[in-house]
Amino acid sequence: MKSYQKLATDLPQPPDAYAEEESIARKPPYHRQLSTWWLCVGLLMVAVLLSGVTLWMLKQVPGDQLGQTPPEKCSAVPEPFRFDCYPEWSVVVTKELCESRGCCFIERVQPRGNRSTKPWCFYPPDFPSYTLESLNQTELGMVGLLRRKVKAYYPRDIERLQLSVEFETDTRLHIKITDSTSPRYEVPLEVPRATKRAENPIYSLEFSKEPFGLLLRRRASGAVLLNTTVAPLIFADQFLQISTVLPSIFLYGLGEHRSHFLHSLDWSTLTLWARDVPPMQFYNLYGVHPFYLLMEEGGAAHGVFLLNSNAMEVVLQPAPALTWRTIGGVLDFYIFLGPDPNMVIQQYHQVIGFPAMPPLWGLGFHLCRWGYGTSNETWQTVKAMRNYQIPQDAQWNDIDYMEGYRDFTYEPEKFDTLPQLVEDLHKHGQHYVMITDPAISSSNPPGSYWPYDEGLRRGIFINTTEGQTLIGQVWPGLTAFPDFSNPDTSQWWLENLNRFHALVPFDGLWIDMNEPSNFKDGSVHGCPWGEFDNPPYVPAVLGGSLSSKTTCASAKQRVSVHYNLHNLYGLMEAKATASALIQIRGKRPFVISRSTFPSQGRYSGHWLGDNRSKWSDMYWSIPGVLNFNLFGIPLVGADICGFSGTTTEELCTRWTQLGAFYPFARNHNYLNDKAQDPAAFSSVVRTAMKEVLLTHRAHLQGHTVARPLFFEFPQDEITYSIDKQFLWGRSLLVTPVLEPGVDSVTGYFPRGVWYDYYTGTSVNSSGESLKMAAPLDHINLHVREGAILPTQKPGSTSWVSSRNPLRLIAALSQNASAWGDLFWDDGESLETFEKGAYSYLVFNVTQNVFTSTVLHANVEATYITVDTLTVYGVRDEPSRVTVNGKENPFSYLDNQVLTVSHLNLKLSQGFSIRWQ
Ligand code: MIG
Repeated sequence: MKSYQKLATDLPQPPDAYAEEESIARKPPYHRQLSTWWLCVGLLMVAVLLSGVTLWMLKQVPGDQLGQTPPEKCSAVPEPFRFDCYPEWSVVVTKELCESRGCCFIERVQPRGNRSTKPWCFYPPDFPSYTLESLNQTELGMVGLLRRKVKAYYPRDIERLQLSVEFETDTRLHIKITDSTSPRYEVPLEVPRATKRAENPIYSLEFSKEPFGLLLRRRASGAVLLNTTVAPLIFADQFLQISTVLPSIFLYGLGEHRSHFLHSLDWSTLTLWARDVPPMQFYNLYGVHPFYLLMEEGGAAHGVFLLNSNAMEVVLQPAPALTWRTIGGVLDFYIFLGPDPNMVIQQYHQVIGFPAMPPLWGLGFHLCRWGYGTSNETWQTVKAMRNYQIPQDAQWNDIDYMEGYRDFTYEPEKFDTLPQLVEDLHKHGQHYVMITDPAISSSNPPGSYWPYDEGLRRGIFINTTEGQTLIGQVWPGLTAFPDFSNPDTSQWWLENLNRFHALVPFDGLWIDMNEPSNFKDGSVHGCPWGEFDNPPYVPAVLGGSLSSKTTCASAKQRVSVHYNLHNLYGLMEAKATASALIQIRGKRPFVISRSTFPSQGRYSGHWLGDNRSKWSDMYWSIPGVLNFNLFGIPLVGADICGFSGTTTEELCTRWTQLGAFYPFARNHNYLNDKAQDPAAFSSVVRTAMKEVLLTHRAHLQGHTVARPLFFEFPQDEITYSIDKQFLWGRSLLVTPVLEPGVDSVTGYFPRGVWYDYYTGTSVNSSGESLKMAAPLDHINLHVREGAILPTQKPGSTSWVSSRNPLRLIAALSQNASAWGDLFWDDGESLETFEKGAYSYLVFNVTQNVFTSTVLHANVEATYITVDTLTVYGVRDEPSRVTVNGKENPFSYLDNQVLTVSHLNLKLSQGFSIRWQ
């Protein structure tokens, strides 16, 4: 029975998985073709049928029940509006198969090599669906009853559904559709509940009774944001589908995927199922984020979140339209009306939870690699970095440090000096982070490995359907998988980490392989045949089966079956890990996770996985970073200089310049590749890297979140497709070089004045692309007019910098004003905001006066001084500058830059600086 798990599209196992070329991507999984695989399934089905066993697969509804659609009616459906009635990607759909579902069949010639999914078999306009039988007012909105007219073609379709609508806030709507008679699995995520109905919603909702449909409008513009009447609602136990037309083509989000930031609506299917695979276009990757943001005409925006953790697909087509297709759970939608993109994201994060404040050191430069042979080799790297005075906040170790790749151990010979190394890092104000994989070695002599013995004793591992510990294979060999949905697992995890921390006092944790990854599909014994491992419909997941490179979907966890919980594995592990770190260290936790799900930002950051040392991979990191900022996980970055493959000096320099502006900046490298840490290069390159890391370090935190340009310029449609530049916070425009052999770069400047960050020279853009010099040692950075940036004399670690005097840069707007603020705390204590252990300052320029106002002060800020004020865009040379009323020397340059230095002002006290 194992044959069904293998499909030609699967990828080779490690180490081949790190092959250089993307050509290993083979055919997309949804390519319609008759594979030998399908033949096998066919034979199997025949066998099962013959043996008289009930079959869930593809039960067909007799065509006459649905009625055949006349050909004219079918061909009248415009192509972009054809919604796929036969999404089974491994079947060549025939007229007979299609018509047995009551759908329209129009065969088409597919251009060769086309990855599109233009359907041959699609719903006719009058395809039967649900009828809205009643609708009643409730305290928060309304509740309705839907009744199915005819049986659908998937098993266990649900006859009566409950629709509940809650007008939660004026900008947030909650719509849920579920079985009206028996409870179904729902994502165990705590979400805020409204207590009273929104009074002045900026949206309105209309219903279509027959067939049932929803129509959502934005009141202000009348724009139709959702219209689900375009295709039938389907709600079977393991096949749920709803489609909507979209008001524009400007669609973002829907992760985790490798794609341009702006999605293509030219027939693409995005599959969501957590998967260990080096990122490639079109495939499901490590994390799952069923959320999209859409820019409407005129600069308004809305967002839609489907709170569902089952394997799913999102189909995009040029109508423009979108289909959600999931194989379990309920249809639970949150809709955010903005009206601007920043507000949409804020409203989304209100529901899933705001990202945690990372420790200050977490925002510094991190160095890692797979293949440090010993702790001394790791130490040497740190020393080389110090020797060249290249900033470094944290040193990491990969699985090399473990004994036999077992968690919570370290190699006693090669890594014998690990505790001393960590102590030395701490002495230098640096931090240590190591990898921990979830899978626990299960093949040790009893009594020799506490984590497994004790885990078994406490019953915290994932079980097979028969109730035995499910055994897979990961780095340490045979392994069991902790079930983080069980609260006892968190306690056991904490105890393990605590014991190890007593030996090696680590500061942060890197949680890898938590899709969870398994080198055996399902388990060492495969998976049993059944509804979870062989559901009636399998989304176009890589490998063709839900158990591909992970545990069986049928495996048992405390809260539910793995089929439902798979996509939550990384989230639940991150939650347990962050909580353990808080209990062990009593400080803000630093956790970086590979697999993620909505609300993960509360517990961890993310890196974009196993990229390659290629120029294109450097580009792909920008849409990746921007997407995770939408997803509420702003602490994100890609492996700087590339993970697998050999980097070059040029690529690594450019990548370090870009990577310095990843909120999470880590250089990480593959096992067998040449060293690529900054200290490993020639002195010219080393200096360039050091410079940019110092520039990065110079910035004060709190504004380090990467943003797409259109968030700040929603009226400017040109910005909607930009993903080669981004903003750091609101006001710093980053324009990296993303190709080899050039010494210039072209970037787009939205309308307004922009100042060169380094020199203060301005350009007044009418909304145009400009070509700029970009020699190898330079990354273009521009400050937006009207901003005030607090910067700091950089040191080699965040802590050292954070004691240095500030330099404030004010970039005047065309009416000579500017604004900025600063949140300041000790950079590591928990809940500094809640406890008031912070300072908050507001900076302002109007009428030639710079003012600093202290809105909240605590002791931390009293040590800090302001040394210099630089004002960009001072049109007339001043004759006099006064600081708090007293005359002060200054300098003025032709490019309209005023500098007032040697200020020695206390940050904790307000001040004003006037020029005239
Ligand atoms: O099977 O720990 O994505 O960053 O170096 C590979 C070894 C396991 C995958 C991670 C990568 C890490 C590697 N890990």
